[in-house]
Amino acid sequence: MAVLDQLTSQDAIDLENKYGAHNYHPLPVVLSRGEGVHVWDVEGKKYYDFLSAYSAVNQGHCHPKIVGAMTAQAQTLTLTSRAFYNDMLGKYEKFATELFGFDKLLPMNTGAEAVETALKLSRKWAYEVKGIEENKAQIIVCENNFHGRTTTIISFSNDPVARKNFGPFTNGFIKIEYDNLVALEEALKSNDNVAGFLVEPIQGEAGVYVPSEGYLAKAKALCEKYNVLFIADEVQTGIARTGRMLAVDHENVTPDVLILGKALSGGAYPVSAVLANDSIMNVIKPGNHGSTFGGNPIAGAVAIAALEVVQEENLAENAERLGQIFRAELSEFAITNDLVKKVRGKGLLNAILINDTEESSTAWDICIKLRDNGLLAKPTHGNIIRFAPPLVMNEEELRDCISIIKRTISEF
Ligand code: IF1
Repeated sequence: MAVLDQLTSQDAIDLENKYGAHNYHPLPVVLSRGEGVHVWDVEGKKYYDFLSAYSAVNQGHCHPKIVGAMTAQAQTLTLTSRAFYNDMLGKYEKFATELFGFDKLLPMNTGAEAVETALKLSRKWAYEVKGIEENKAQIIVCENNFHGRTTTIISFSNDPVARKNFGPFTNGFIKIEYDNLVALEEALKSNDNVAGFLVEPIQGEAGVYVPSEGYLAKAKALCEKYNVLFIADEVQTGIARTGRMLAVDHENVTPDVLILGKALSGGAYPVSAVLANDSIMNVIKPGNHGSTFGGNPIAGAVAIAALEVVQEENLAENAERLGQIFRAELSEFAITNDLVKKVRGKGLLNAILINDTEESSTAWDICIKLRDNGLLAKPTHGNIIRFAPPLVMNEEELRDCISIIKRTISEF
């Protein structure tokens, strides 16, 4: 078959099963087009996208401004490497550092690369500024974290599926319970060599776990007290997803190190970044760190356009308003439906807990039915379904999706 022949869904699934590594178990739907809050499968069926590629497509699929910026740059200059300067990177760095309020930005491509960059930066700061003995730096992380899939990052994961048979692992991490300030202070008090505290403002993969009000602000204060870097992983919660530009903004917390990814490009291109002030970022000298594509002209053009869309279309305010409606409607529904145990989230990063065991297939079966009813979502763990539509959704579309969700769950 000529590769570009029109495929049926089953053809596409068969090709992936035969020729692709089996590192995912996708919902059985084959998408071929996206526009705004909608995606279409190869047979032309239309769906609401309620996953947004794990919060990378906050600005909606194929946003014309973002695609336009990407297309224009792609026809001009795609990649020079950092062996030379290019006319886009400085503009992007200026735009993003001013927008988020930091002195400098280190450009990378994927979220995991940005997390790795933040870990290396924090360690180097610990040795060269804080004065910790070399190779003794510790970084505090939280149980049930998700920060990516590199060997070092899974070294501090407690997800057996992400860790098993990938050892030996990287040392230098202290795990504490999420949303537990006593545990954090205990770890800070009993370890002299702590460089940083890496935390997700909301734990996405853990099932959209929103910490107690004030947790982030008090954790930052503890980091200041013990001269430890507060490292916020906003790869999933950032870029207006939770109803503010950053999730830490809900508590007016300024991280020492900010990690961005996913919707930094609106899902059009891999763009990630680490932002920090000079007292931290200036420990990085030429040759210490980098990547072939990090800071490439397309990434810069796309990121500027993606961030402008967030501002021009007031996506944070929209996410806040629609999120309130979503949680209110689903919480009311949960009262009368014993399959929905709990609804939680912030802005348009929400999840429902299904009243079944983590091993059950109920959440998966509900997602299959949601697909049949024209809405795409996926369980995070056995019994939790994440709901995260693009932030460009309007109230009418949201209410349509809410009725699809209610109707589908009521069918169980
Ligand atoms: C998968 C979910 C998982 C992230 C945070 C860093 C990264 C991610 C807070 C790494 C990536 C993605 C990865 C993807 C599924 C999705 C995900 F939480 F978003 F749902 F896995 F937990 N920090 N999250 O959420 O960014 O290297 O992927 O660009 O690996 O299956 P990346």
